[in-house]
Amino acid sequence: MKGYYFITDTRLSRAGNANDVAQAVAAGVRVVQYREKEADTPAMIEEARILRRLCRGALFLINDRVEVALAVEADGVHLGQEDLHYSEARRLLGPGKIIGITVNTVAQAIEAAQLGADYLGVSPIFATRTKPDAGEPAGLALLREIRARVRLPLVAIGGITLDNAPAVIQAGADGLCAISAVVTKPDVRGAIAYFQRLFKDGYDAEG
Ligand code: TZP
Ligand code: MG
Repeated sequence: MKGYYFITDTRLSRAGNANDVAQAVAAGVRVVQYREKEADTPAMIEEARILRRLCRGALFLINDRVEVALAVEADGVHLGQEDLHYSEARRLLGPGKIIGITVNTVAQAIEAAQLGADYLGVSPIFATRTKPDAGEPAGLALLREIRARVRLPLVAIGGITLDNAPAVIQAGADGLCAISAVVTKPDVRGAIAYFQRLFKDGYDAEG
């Protein structure tokens, strides 16, 4: 979960999810999350199959919809606090799949870690118009606090831009996701590359 973490957004995308995922994979992202709030299950499965095939070398996760993840043999799911409970999702997916959980408080982070989540999405860090129901901005202080209490990889999301991303990494994020700052741009791959450069030292250290 280190580095830039890509999430699709059908409404904000200029050239469509398939184009965006292809660009993200070309940029070298390690994680792609298919997040679709409006399509029905068959339509989601159809698109997920296409996106899954594009994810060579990148993990492919599905937001919310465990049945879609099962149908396309995705690498895992990302669940919010209102989605299927971790233990149900784990039972359905089995031990080998990745389950990420969104947290907005230290208590939620500790609980998700105890349940067995593979990584946490700390959200929203800053105010965002992309997800109007994301809740109160957690801020960098909460990110630091969660970092101090939980050893799991932390992916920061919500209102992240190239300007504030260095502070987010400094506060302890292993990975970060910026949706509007990437998929609204004419050059998605180039926009991602700017975020990836912020992690360059880490990439070098890992080889
Ligand atoms: N979950 C929490 S905030 C958010 C999601 C999916 C939206 C992030 O979008 P942006 O445009 O990077 O603020
Ligand atoms: Mg959700």
